[in-house]
Amino acid sequence: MMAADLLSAPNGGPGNAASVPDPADWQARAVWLRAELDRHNIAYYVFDRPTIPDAEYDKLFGELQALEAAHPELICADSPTQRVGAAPLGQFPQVTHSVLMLSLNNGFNETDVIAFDRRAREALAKSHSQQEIEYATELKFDGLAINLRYEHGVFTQAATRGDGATGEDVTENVRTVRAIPLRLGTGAPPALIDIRGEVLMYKTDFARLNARQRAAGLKEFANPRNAAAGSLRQLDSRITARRALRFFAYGIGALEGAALPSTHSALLDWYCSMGVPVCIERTTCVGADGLLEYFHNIGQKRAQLPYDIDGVVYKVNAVAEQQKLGYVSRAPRFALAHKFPAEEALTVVQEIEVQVGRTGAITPVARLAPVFVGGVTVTNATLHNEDEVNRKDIRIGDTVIVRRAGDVIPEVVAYVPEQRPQHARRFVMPGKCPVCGSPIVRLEDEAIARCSGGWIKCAAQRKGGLQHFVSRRAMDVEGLGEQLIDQLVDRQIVTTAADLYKLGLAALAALDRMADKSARNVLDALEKSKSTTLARFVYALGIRHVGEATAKALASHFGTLDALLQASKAQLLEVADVGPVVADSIIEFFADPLNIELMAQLRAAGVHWKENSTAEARHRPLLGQTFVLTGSMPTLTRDVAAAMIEAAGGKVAGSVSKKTSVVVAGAEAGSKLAKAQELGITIIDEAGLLDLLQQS
Ligand code: 9MJ
Repeated sequence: MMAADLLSAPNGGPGNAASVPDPADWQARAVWLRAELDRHNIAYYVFDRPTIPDAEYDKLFGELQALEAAHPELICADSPTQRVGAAPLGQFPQVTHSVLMLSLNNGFNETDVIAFDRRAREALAKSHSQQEIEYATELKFDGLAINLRYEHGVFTQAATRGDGATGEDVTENVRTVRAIPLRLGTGAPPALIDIRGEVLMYKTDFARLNARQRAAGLKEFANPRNAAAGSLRQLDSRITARRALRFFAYGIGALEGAALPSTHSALLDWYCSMGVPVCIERTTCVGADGLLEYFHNIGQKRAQLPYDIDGVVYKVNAVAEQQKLGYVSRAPRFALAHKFPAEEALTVVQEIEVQVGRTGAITPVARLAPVFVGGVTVTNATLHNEDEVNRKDIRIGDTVIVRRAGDVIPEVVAYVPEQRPQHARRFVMPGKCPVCGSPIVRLEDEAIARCSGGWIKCAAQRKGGLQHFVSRRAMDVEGLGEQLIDQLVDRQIVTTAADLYKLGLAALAALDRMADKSARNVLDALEKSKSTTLARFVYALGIRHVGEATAKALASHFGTLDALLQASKAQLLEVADVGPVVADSIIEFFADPLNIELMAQLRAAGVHWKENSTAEARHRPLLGQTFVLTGSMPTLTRDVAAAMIEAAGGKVAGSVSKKTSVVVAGAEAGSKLAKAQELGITIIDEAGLLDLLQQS
């Protein structure tokens, strides 16, 4: 079955009035509701593309629950309603795996990878120079390995790895995990299949869970892995049901009644077609060079991934070659886990200083004895704020654990009590800003202390504001980095963002480490940035509490800068993303004559964007978006769908390109859908399109 089939509505889907079953026809209605819920689950968990808002999902779910409560004979084991958890168990029963659950051999550096590839080539008797091995490459998830058993397509059992031969039966817990299908996608499922993979928790869900634990006075989890393992090994599956767990498949155990695909990558494609989530970062490559390139690429992306990984995994792709290579002591010889270097290290806090951010926020920063963590040398680590320093009781002179959190800003996790020297000094928040000398104030209800100087007095705030203004998601001025901005502010060449557009070649070329050519590039980038969008411009202004999403919402709601400037608090509150704190902050920003002056100067310098009238912005919500229609939709003809899109301001194009905003895919969508997937373009179905139009 194709991915498109999994995403298309079952017969009788919403909008298909002719075939929506009569609610009196309970059985058909329940079947339809289950298929709908499964379809939305797959869109969300397998394709990472939600098709309906949560509230709509909950409504369908509630209807099915009510129906099953009134007609208990309708309940079946694979109904989505059966994911709520069951009465607590006394203990987990043991499960003997039909095929051993193996672990992986580890590699830690290039030499290990080259040796792995050489050994595999030798064992497969490939000649040294020409015959390279094709590998399947994927992420090494940091969760809990699990075996899922499906009999004739129906989920029947889940077991942890345990010692590889015997694990624990966690079927009831796994049943509550929405990412795991209770029935494999349509087609002819195998008589029996053991699907293996990892259960894990996304970083955002982990943060939310810990916030909940904290609020309830319960113990917090140390990391997403522990949270996932703890949630899965709950004797009370009703607790598991409340934890947002995910699953990605990467292996197979027993298989009966179907042929094993001939490559690992084909196995994962098969899983995907059955509605089982697999790693989207997977790929294939050739030889040790290909493996190392993949390792490097994933290393760059690691911080942006929504989950933790502790390395990547290489597997010889051809199953026949895998079988030839076989196993050594419970690990396959055809696979290698290439681990990232440890991301925690011990070092000494030499000093605690404070840094001033663009909003004046004062951040205590630990100056550290240089230490190598996760591939880089770290000399500074954030301590977040004063309360955090006190809570962790970090003192100058302490030996501390430093962690590179998400590759960006390293943080101090904890100090080592046994190694605290007698002379260790406590941190004291200074009374004055170290940059401009203005008083540092901390409002009663805020965790953050701030420099009260504002950007006029405080060079640190000016620098931060300018860095934000030119950043990629704001005005996107390439080549104007932190060091250049520091020089421009320190030499008093630039005070406000408008001054950037007054820069000449001579002034720029005179700066340290600037040649004529790079100065010219910066001027070109500044010129290019003048043509922007209202959303980027609003975001670039750096209004407190107005992030990128809020700026977009404001721009599309008000359409013009003037309409936004004139908006009352009540009008601001009409915008989906805006609450009272944000509204006050926007009003305060626009009430300041200096900000009005800045915006006027920027426009006078040539910064421009396409404005929509407010009415147009409201009534033509798809303005600027290009749609491509493919496949046949359950109710709308292509002409009708196109007319609806155009009436809402969108354009309809015939082919998919980088400029396409959204692809609307119906049944039997072919190459256009594949191209859209390849380019990472948003894909929706008819129901998604109707939702989009309705939201306006
Ligand atoms: C993880 N942990 O992500 C395997 N794994 O394959 C991947 N683990 C594995 N593969 C065979 N991606 C045994 C374990």
